[in-house]
Amino acid sequence: MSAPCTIATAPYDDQKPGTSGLRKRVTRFQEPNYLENFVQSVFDCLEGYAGATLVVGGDGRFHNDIAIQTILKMAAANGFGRVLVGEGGLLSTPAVSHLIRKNEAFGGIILSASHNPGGPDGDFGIKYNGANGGPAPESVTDAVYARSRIINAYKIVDTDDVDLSGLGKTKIGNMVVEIVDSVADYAQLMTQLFDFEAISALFKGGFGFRFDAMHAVTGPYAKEIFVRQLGAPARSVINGEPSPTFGGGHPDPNLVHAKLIYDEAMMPDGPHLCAASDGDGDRNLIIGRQCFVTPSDSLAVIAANAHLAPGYADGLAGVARSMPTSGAVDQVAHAEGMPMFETPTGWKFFGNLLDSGDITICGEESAGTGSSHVREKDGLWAVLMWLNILAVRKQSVAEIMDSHWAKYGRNYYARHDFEEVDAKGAGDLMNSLEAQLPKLSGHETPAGTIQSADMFAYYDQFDGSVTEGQGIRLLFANGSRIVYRLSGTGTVGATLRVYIERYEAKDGALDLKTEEALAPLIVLSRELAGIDRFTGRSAPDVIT
Ligand code: VG1
Ligand code: CO
Repeated sequence: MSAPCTIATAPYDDQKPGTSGLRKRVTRFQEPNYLENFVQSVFDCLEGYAGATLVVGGDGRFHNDIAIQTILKMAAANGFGRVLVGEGGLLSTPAVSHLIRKNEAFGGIILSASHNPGGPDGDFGIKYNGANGGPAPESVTDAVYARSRIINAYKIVDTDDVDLSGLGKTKIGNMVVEIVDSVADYAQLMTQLFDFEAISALFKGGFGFRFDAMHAVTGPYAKEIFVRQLGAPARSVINGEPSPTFGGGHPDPNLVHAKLIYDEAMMPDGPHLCAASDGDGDRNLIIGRQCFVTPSDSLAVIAANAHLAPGYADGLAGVARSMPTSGAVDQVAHAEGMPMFETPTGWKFFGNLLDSGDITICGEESAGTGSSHVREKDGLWAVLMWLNILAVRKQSVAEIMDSHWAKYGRNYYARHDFEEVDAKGAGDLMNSLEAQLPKLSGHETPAGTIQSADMFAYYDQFDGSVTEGQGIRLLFANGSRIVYRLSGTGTVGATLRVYIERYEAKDGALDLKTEEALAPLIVLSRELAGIDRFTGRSAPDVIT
């Protein structure tokens, strides 16, 4: 009992972390030593954790329970002194980030495939976060991948599973396992940032609110914060019981998978605010009554109004967005005299800017928004921010959007995803487009003149790292933009993402339907890249 042992293993060659950790089919993770190899590769690339604290939790998807037991036993065998684990193994991604920071832990391990479906035939994922609470930078993930290709042994304690069903402390060998309340510390942090009194008063006044937890990790958080602490009616939270299969659904808070609340919000007498989060609680969907807010616009509105929330009353140091995210937040930064940074896709690239204090708020077009309160994007935080803004401004979401566009102009925006296409075809498409870049600059099109065309690369001024190949950008003289990149989170084939944007200044056409506003650019985006030809697809699978 409790004896650490070293087990011989042979490497797998597919453990390269993508945009947000290692994601594969559950069946892959069930193969002998697959998880063990990755976890040991992570530990082998870290230094100085003897006796230190590790935070571990996941979104409750199928295989979460089994993976956590393995990780606990491996952490003990590798010499960690203490592991904090959420009750029942549950912790949202932002809650892990907060626990790492609050407890000055060495780092944390998050088990999730985020918005990907779960269940025996679904996806699983694992990610390492460092002492700042954020996803490990590429220098670490690259080293982990290199290690995973030569690993030949891992360490584990041979012992019984730990019962995670109640709070308390136990031990594996010399390591303390502390089972903590999944929600309490995170909820406490939210009370420090937002005006809970004003939001409670909003609910008391009959404000209609619906939050879809999608049978994922945010259910318990939403019930505690919205219902118990803020007094929203219990029916405000739907699908609030976490389930290993997400109730058979797909925990992606987009207009396809969160259609229920979208339809409800579109009714003339629907809720004033509908919202949803994803599998691991880091994304957010915001829909006002008859007013869908694109995530890029949401970021801009939050940047322009955050000072209305107590935690941000002193204003923002600066803002950042991932490259494909629309320029709506750029307009706010410009008008308000704030620095704005453009980073590659993936939250890990915001870490250094948040740590240095150069930015306070950042976001991605993929329904991710967050701030310096943690080092992950944070779904419930974004919903609370909107509630706080609505409570103070006493206007509807539609009124807030109209006044925002009237002040800063409007960035019409859509993302078209071509999912599970042939990986070679998608690669060829990107290569062919890249080869055309020199001649695309200055090219005149029915949607305007392309002013510059390049492959985005990012220089991180803090650690000196350069990240290349982050997507092709076509920037038009009139402010429009088309961006192409391949997803780094899929588990089957390739997913081509095409991001389409058109800017209208504040005295321009602000009331168009997005499809109309973008129509010429959409046609062009297909033609220029030869999407039909390379992928055999004439239409995207998902438009967000
Ligand atoms: C997608 C999004 C990206 C996000 C990433 C992780 O990546 O586009 O913005 O950071 O998912 O989000 P990709 O490489 O598939 O485009 V989550 O909620 O999975 O942690
Ligand atoms: Co997520």
